[in-house]
Amino acid sequence: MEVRPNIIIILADDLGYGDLSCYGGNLKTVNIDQLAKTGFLMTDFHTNGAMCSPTRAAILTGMYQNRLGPHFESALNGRIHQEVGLPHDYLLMPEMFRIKGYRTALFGKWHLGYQSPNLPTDHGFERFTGLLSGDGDHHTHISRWGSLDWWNQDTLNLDSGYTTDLLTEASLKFIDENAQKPFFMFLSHLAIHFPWQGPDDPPHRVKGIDYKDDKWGIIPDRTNVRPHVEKMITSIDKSLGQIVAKLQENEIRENTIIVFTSDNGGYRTYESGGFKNISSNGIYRGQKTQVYEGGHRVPFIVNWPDKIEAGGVSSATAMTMDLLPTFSHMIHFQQTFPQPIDGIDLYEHFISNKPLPQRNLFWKMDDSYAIRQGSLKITYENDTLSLFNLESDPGEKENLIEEQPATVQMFKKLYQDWLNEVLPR
Ligand SMILES: [Ca+2]
Repeated sequence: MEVRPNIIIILADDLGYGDLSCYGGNLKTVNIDQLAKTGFLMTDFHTNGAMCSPTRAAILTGMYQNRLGPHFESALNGRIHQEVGLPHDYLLMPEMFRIKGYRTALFGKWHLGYQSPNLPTDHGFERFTGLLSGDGDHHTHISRWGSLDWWNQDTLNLDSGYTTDLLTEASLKFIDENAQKPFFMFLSHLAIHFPWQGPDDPPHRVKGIDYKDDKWGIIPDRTNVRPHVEKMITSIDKSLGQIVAKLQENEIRENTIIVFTSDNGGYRTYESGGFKNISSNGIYRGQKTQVYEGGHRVPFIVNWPDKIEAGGVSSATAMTMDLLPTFSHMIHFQQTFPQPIDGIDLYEHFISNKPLPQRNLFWKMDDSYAIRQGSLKITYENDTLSLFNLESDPGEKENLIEEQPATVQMFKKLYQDWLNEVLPR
């Protein structure tokens, strides 16, 4: 009989490359470290976007989000993108799982549409608890626009408690209820996105106030946001420990695949508010919103006791959009997708370290862009075109643009060809 593994994606929000101890961070993240130690860790994994919505769109569609139009290049805005959503004629990740008889759930942040028919329950998630917008107070669940943003299915419904705890509680219950069936659970944490509030930090937002210019929470020392963020990271780590224990309790740990990653790089600083020492992107340059490595190189761990050998570390280059074709292989999904799939299948790489094919990877966010080919990377950020060799210069410090004009021309052509292919006409 065909074995159908359970699949859990745990997506942290804005977690940087250097925020976990298994990636060299100072804060001890014991459960995530254990997941890496007993699973497979990638050191050159990238998000499709340097902000929330683009990467989330790529997870669900398996393609460059740029194909969906300019709204999906940065964050969907609750004020001006009320009508925007994912296409209904595509086959999205949860819909694929449904076809294979899986129970499906999203717990946490959606950020891919604000009203029907663009809600999680309109796109293949049988269960949804969480928030629709990009951020909410972790205690009061009030959005940036001063309205309640906490949903059960398609209904506003205030659950009282800290975001990570509520999402974990929903996850544990879902696992208990579906332990005997195959399930796909997308645990899409809001942590460590602002407002930067640990479980014991005070609530900030109340109804009816616009927090557009005051969206970060109550931070007594703006030059050192890190202590608040560390409590948020710890809440995610603790949540993972509870989920693993719940899988063990139900005797389904061996056949459950857990993927842990982030939707974009971390903020080191947030200049307009004077905030400093927030996330760590390790040795990598830049931060969230930028196409430098710090904006999109993130932690990635996959763990599947039944099939993936413990302790693997890979320096192969991969991207979030690869998850859909990879999961499709893992659950033996045979149908063809109606949308073009840009991601590649990482299955054999996870199982037997089979090398991945050479390919070029592209990022485009409004006017910024980057292209990666092997160790070479070109970036256009803040009106500056740069060429870097990541092998000798992982911190993107030395711009080689004057020295390698032919390479620059090659990249420019690649970019034009890619735009012609992916931008909607
Ligand atoms: Ca994010």
